[in-house]
This record gives sequence, C-alpha cells and structure tokens, in this order.
Amino acid sequence: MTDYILYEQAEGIATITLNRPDKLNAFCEPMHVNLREKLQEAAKSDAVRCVILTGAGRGFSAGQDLGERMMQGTDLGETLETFYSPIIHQIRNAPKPVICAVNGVAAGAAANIALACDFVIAVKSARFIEAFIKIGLMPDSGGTWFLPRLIGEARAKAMALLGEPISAEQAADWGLIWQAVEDEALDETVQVLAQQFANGPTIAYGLTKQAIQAAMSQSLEAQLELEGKLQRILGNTPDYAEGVDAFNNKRPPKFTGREK
Ligand code: T3D
Repeated sequence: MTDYILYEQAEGIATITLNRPDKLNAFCEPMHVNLREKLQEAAKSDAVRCVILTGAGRGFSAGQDLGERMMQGTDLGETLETFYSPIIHQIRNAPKPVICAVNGVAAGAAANIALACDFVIAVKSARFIEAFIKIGLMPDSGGTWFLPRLIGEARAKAMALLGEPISAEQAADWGLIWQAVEDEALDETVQVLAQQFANGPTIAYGLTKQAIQAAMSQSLEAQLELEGKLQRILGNTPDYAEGVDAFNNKRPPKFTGREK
C-alpha cells in the first residue's frame, strides 16, 4: 500500500505526516485508513507523550480529494461517519497533547482536523479555508462546532458562508489558532513545545484536556464535580509526588508521565 502517512517516533514525540504532496495532501480512502492506524498507535503507546500532525510539501492538506467525488450519489453522511468523524474523536480523546504544525494551506475538512488539535501553530504563509461552501457543502469534521466556540458566531458564519481564506496571522489574532510563526521558524517552534510536553506530566495534560473539552457543553456544577474526580486521579500519580518534592527541594521536576 502507498505510504500516504509517514510516522516517526523519537524521544517521546510521534510525528505523523500527511504525505500526498502532489495532491496537496488531499484525503483519499487509504490515507484515512493509514492516519487512523497511526493516530491510534500514537495515542496508545506509553512511549509517546506528545503527537505532532503536519503535512508534506507546500500545504497541510486541501481536505477531501475531490477527484474521488466526480460522480453524484456518494453518501457523504456515510463518508463522514466512516472516515472524518473518527479522526476528530481520536484527536480529541488522545490522552496526550496533539500539536498541529500547519505548514501551508489547510482547506475543508483539513482545516477542521487542524482545529481539533490541542495546539495549532501555523506558518505565516498558511491560509485556513472553510472551502466547503464553494462546492455547495457545509463545514464538517467538527467545523460547525469548533468555529463558533473559538471565534464567535459572526466570524464563524463569515468563514463558513463565504469560504474565503483566512491568513494564519488573522487566525492567531482571532484565537482560532495558538500561534503564527515565520515560515522558517515552524519546525523549531513546534519541536520546543513538543519536547516540553514529552518531558511533562502526561496524565495531567490528558485530564486537563478532557476537562476543558467537557466544559464546552456542561454547567459549572458539573464541571466542578468533574474537576474533583480528575484531580483525585492526579493526586495519586507519581508526577504529582515528584512535582511537589521538586518544588520543596528547589530543583526541577523529572516527570515520567506514568501511572505508577
Ligand atoms: O466528500 C466527503 O466525503 C465529504 C467530506 C468533505 C470534506 C472536505 O474537505 S470538502 C472540501 C474539499 N476541499 C476543497 O474544496 C479545496 C479544493 N482546493 C482548493 O481550493 C485549492 O487547491 C487550495 C485553495 C486548497 C490551494 O490552492 P493552490 O492554488 O495553492 O493549489 P492548486 O493549484 O489549486 O492545487 C495544487 C494541486 O492539488 C492541483 O493539482 P494539479 O493541477 O497540480 O495536478 C489541484 O488539483 C490539487 N488539489 C487541490 N485540492 C485538491 C486537489 N486535488 C484533489 N482534491 C482536492 N481537494
């Protein structure tokens, strides 16, 4: 099978690269299957404490391969259920930080896959395009959920209904993404952050992520309850003991990310 996804693992960091650069990394079925496998591997492996998702070549991804959609009659609801929605679930449920390194244009479903990640760092030359409307579709892969939460209804509707490109700097100003960096600074910026996560308290990252995501759709009361439940778990981790001991002894902590 063609390697539409590259996977590298080193020093606690798994790097997953969308690898179909001649098609701007547009998603075809085998690429979906490869990506799902690799996201699962990275999420499950204790040796991986941070995941980087990026694209090969000049773009992050142009979304669905429209060459696969030449004929009418494809059940798009089914392709979302089978292919796109599971990717969003995998990223959101990964018990460790997922950084999206947006190396160029991110369009359609790919823009929303990026937004599902915990940190989005993009080169200044990148553009985010909710391109769906240009082909008579609406945002999917969580776009209608992420956009209003991240940038508010007015900007969400403008991005979705106009389908115009938003620059990385504009996206960062709006809070759609974490950071826009000079093109040549992307790798180093992402590596520094990934290394910080790979040496950090992994379980605390995972539960923090879980709690913040839960907050989007529940009451303060329910959130306080969840915080209590999750903090109880963290209070029993070796990283908590290490963090407190390191603080009291005025030394840097050495986190393992392990449960025991
Ligand atoms: O179908 C379902 O299952 C439902 C789910 C849908 C999810 C979706 O993602 S729908 C949205 C699909 N994506 C788009 O509509 C974006 C289409 N692409 C573009 O608008 C532009 O390519 C970009 C704005 C992304 C980039 O523009 P530019 O000028 O930098 O590059 P380009 O010249 O347009 O593209 C470069 C090559 O990639 C080109 O091939 P060629 O001519 O060099 O052989 C182009 O055809 C190809 N390409 C770009 N996007 C796609 C694509 N090939 C297939 N599918 C694409 N989406």
